[in-house]
Amino acid sequence: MTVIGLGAMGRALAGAFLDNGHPTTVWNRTAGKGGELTERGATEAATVTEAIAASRIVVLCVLDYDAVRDVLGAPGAQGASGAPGADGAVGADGADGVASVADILDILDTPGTPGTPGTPGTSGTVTGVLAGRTLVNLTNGTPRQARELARWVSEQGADYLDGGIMAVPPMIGTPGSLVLCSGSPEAFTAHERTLSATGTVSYLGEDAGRASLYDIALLSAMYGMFGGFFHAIAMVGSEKVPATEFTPLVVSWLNAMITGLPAMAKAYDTDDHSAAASNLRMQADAFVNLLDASGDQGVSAELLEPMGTLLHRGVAANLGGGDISALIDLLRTDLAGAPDTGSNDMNRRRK
Ligand code: FVH
Repeated sequence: MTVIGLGAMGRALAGAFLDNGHPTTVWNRTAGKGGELTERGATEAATVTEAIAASRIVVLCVLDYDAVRDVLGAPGAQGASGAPGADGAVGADGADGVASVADILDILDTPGTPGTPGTPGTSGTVTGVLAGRTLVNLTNGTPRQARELARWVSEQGADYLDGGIMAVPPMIGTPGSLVLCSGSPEAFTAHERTLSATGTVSYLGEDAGRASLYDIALLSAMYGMFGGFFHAIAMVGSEKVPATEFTPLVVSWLNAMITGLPAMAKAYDTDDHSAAASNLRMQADAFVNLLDASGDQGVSAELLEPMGTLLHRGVAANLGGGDISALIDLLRTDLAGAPDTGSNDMNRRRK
């Protein structure tokens, strides 16, 4: 097992692999972050090349895709924040006994190995050493970035799994931690058990972008909730109500409202928003009070205004008599201009 990237999440992941008895090699751009892990038995590689060479499965968890490209020397690398593979060093036998020095030297001797060892961001050594391994990229990114990286990794002769971590570092290794995975089915089958050291692992299919799509969608729901909470606390805070006193009411209200989500999901899937206990027009009218009260209380309405705008777009689009779930389609810019051929036309969305 190799873990590249020893930020808060990378350290938690490496710790979980160690806890589950997997020999673990670690590497980080800035040296000195592997101390606690090496005390627990991890091997700290001197170079990224050595780290990749050490294991058949390489978990990558860095800040973003610019960092991923810097580490791997993949196309688009900035090359500004380090010199991955700049040493050209090759690793010793991997912790799982996969790569021998001879194997790696063979790869490096292969004519046509792309890139120039020693050039930051275009490390031929890294790309050569990737062949035959599985890269599990748990770095947050977009579906497009995941699909592009999957293509590039496949061109290097390696398998690719993309992952979205639905957990914060202290949760890693507990059943409450969910790691969404998509990409190579063979790689997932081969490594599911190892990866489950991080918590619950869920495979979403062959499309490398799918895990990221779910990850981003779930984070969007989370930030929407945080936004509402922040606004609520600022409102009561404007009259000196302690947040800790008010928050139990927020939690209980949100829990009550959450129970309505499955019905909204069904309305969306069936494109039937007619069952409305609280119709959209009424909500659009009432929403004006949220904006006015925010102004009166000296609280910025910047988090609320987009919802107000959407509600009024819904009324303008003659959706006022139905459920608020009808607004979801108005967010779909990919549907703009698509003919509305009927209230139950699933194809309008599914194209
Ligand atoms: N922490 C969390 O709560 C969330 C939970 C959900 C998943 N995210 C994603 O996980 C990725 C890593 O997050 P992190 O928490 O480990 O982040 P940091 O503690 O800030 O560590 C960042 C690591 O990335 C390395 N790094 C940054 N830029 C580069 C680069 N150009 N080349 C190589 N490595 C780079 C950094 O290295 P260093 O600064 O120590 O040298 C850290 O190892 C992230 O995608 C989250 O969205 C976490």
